[in-house]
Amino acid sequence: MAKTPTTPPAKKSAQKSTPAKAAARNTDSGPARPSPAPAGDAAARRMEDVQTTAAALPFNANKAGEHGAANGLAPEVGQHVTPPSRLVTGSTLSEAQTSTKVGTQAAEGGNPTVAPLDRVRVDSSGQPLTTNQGVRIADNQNSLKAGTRGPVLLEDFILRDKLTHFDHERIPERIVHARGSAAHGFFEAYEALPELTTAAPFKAAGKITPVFVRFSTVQGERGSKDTARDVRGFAVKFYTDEGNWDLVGNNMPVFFIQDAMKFPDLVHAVKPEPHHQMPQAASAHDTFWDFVSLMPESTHMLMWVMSDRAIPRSYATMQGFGVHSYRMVNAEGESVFVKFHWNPKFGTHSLTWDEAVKISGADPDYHRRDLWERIEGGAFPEWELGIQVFTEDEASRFSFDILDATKIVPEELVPIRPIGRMVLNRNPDNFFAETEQVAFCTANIIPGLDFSNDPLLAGRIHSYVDTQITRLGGPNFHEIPINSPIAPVHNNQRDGMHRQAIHRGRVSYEPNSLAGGCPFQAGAAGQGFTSVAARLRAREDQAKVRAKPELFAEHYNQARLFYESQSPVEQNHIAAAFRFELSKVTVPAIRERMLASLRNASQDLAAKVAAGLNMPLPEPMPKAIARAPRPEVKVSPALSLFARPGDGSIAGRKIVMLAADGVVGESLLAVHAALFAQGAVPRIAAPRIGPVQTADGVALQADVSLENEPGFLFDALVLPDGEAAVNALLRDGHTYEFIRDQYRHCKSILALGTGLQLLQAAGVGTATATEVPDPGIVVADDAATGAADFIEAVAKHRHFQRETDPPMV
Ligand code: HDE
Repeated sequence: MAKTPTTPPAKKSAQKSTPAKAAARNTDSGPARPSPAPAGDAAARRMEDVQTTAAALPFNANKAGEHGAANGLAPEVGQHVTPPSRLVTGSTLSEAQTSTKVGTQAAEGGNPTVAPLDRVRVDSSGQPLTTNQGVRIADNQNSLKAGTRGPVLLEDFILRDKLTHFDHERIPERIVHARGSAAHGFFEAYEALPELTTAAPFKAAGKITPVFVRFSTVQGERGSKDTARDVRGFAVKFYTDEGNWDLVGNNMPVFFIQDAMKFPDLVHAVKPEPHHQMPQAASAHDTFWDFVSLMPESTHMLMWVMSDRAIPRSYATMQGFGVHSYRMVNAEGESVFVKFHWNPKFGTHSLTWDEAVKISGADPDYHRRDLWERIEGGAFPEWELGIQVFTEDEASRFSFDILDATKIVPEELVPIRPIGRMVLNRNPDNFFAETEQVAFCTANIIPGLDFSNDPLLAGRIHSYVDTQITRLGGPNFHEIPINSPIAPVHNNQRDGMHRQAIHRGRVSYEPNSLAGGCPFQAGAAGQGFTSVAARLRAREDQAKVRAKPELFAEHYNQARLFYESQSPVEQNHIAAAFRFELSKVTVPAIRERMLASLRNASQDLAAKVAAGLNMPLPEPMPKAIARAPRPEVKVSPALSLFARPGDGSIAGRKIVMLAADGVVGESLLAVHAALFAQGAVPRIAAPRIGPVQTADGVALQADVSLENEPGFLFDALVLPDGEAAVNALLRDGHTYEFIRDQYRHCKSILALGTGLQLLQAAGVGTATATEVPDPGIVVADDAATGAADFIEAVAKHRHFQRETDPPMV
C-alpha cells in the first residue's frame, strides 16, 4: 500500500500547468486516456491510481458463481485488490488538513465506533459546568430576565439548552419487557466444541467473551414493581470477536403461543386492560384468562407461570432458557439442534406469593436492588451454560415437535451438557445509556449458529430489530455504544437518523472497482455467515400454507409432566396461584373454561383449584388432537425448583437482626460477624436508626429502622438477647410483623437468649404444625453455636414443613 500524503497539496500559483494536473482538479468528465501523474501532484496521482485500481477489476469475477445451489453452501470471497495508494479510497485530498476537531484521517481498515466503551465514558471531576456546545455556564441558578422582576428573555440560550434537552429525556418504553435491570460480565468456555460449532465463544477452552445481560418482567410498565407474578426476560448479548450474538431468552423454557401471529393478541390480553389501564403488572384479570382459556396450547406455560418460578427471589437464583430450538453448525457445515440452558450457581430459589405482594409495596426495586448490591458486594451472579444436543433424526422420534415453543425437551430424554459459565461482575455506569438503550435482537446471530424453523422465532427475528427503530429513533441504533459490536464493522449502509460513523471515500456500494472492491463479501472461506441449507422433512408437500404441524395440536402432555414433577409444596403453590388469579376474574364463564382445560392436564390440580374457588368441576374441555402421542417421560425431577439448591452458600442473603436499647451487643455482633464472613449481608434494625445503648457497653449502630425496611425484605431474622431490649421490642407492633412474616414465609429465625420471648409473644412456635421440631427456628444461648446452626438453616432457603394453607400465623 502506498504511503498516505501527509503534506498539503502545493499552492496553485507555484504549480506548473499540465493537462493531467488540470483534469485531476475537476469533479466531472475526464480524459480519454489518463496521462501519467506529474511528480508531487496529489490530485493527478489520485486520478492515475483510481484508474489503475478500477482497471485491475475489469469484470465482476464473482458473477458467474452467484448462481445455482452451490453458492448457497459456499459463497465466494468477493473480488478485491489493494489500491496503489490510500488516495484512491479517500473522500477528499483535503483530508491532509488537520485540526483538533477533524483529526487526521480514518486509520486504514479502522472503525473506532466499535472500540471499548471508554471512548464514550464521561467523568466531570474538577470540570466546570457547560452547555451542550461546551460553553461554560457562569450562573446555573437564574434565567436571564429583563430586570430582576422582569420577564424571562427568549434569548436565554442556556435555559433553553437545558429545558429542551430535559423535555426530550424519555424514549418509548419497550412494548413488553419494559421493566428491567442489567449488568456486564463475561462468558468463559469450558472447552472447544469443534465437532458441534464454529461459533466464536466456543472456539477454545477458557476463551472469554464479554456479555451484557438484561433481566426483565414482561407485563408491567417501566416503573412497575419487580416482584409481579410474571415471566422474567433473560437476554444475553455476547460481544464475540465475530459479531454480536443475542440469546434473548426467558426464565421459563416454554412460551404461551406457538406462532408469532398470536403474539400481539397475547400481549394485548395480558397488559393492563385498555379501557381503564388496570391492573398494572398482573395477569390476574379477565382479558388474560379469557385469552389463555381459549388457547389450550398455553396450558403448559400457565403451569410455569403459576409456579414459584414466576416470583424469583433474585435474578441470580433463576434459570434462563433460549426457549426455541436453535442450530449449531460445524466447519463441515453439519448441523445439530440445540436448546440453551442457564443454570444459576446460587441455585433456583423463589419468593412466596404473600411475600412478593408485600415486597412490591415496600421495595418495588427489589430485584434491581438485589442485582446491583450483589455485584457491588462481590457476590457475583453466575450461571453455567448447558446445551441439549439432538439431531433431526432423533427429533423426528420425539412425541412432540421441536419447533413448538410450548414444549421442552425433557432432560431425561436429552441430557444437558455444560459448556461454559457466565459471571456478572460489573454494574453499568449509567442506566439509560446502557440498560435502557441496549437493543437485543434475536436476528443477531453469528457463524456457527443458526435458527430453527420455529414459527415463533421467525416472528422474533423480524420484531426485535423493528421495535428498536421506533424505540431508539432510527436505523442506526447499532451505533449506540452499548449495542456496537467489538468485531470490526464495515459495510455500505449509510445515513439515517443520528449517524455516528464518518465514512471515508465515495464508495458505498458493492460490487465496486473504485475502492478496490472493498468492503468485499467474506464468502464461506472468509468465515462469512451462511445459513444451514438443509430443509426439514415434512409429511405434507412443501406448498405455501398457513398451517401448523400436526403435533402442535397436543397441548397437555407436558403441562401434566410439569405438574407431576413438582414437589407437593410446589404443587400446592401452583394450585393456590390458579385459585388467586381466577378468583380475580369477574366473569364466571372464564373461570369455568379454564378449569375445564386444567382437567386435561391434571385432575388433581383441577380439583384443588375448583375447591379453592368453591366451584363444581366442569366437563373437561374437548381436545384439539384425537389421539395424543404417549410421552416418553412421565416425571422429570429436574423440573422442580428444589432440584437445583445451588452451591449451598448464603452469599448475598440479607439478614435482619433486631435490636433496641438494652440489647446484649456482644452476642449480636458475634452472629453478625459469622454471617458476614459467609458472604451474607446482615443489617441491624432498631426502632430508630443510629446508636443503640447495649447492656454490655458494646458500641452498636442500627442502619435500618423497623419502619423503613419491613421484615419481609430479608431472607432471615435474628432476635436479640437482653431483657430491656426484648421489652422495648414487645412494645413496638413492627416486631410482631417482622416475626410473623418471617415465619409465614418459611424463613429462618434465630432467637438468642431472651429473644425467645419475642417468638412466643408473636405466637410463633418452634415446632411445625405436625409437632416436628422446625429446623428453620434456631434457639440458642450461645452465639457461636446459634450462628452455626442458623447459617445451616439459612442455606436451606425455606422451611416449607411449616407451611399451611391458610397460614396459621
Ligand atoms: Fe420478545 N419482544 N417477543 N420474547 N422478548 C421484546 O423487543 C416478541 C418472546 C424477550 O431485555 C421486544 O426490544 C415477539 C419469547 C425478552 O431488552 C419485542 C414474540 C421470548 C425481551 C418482542 C416474542 C421473548 C423481549 C420488546 C413472538 C423468550 C426483552 C422490546 C413472536 C424466548 C429484551 C424489544 C430486553 C422483548 C417481540 C416472544 C423474550 C416487541 C414478536 C418466546 C427477554 O420486539
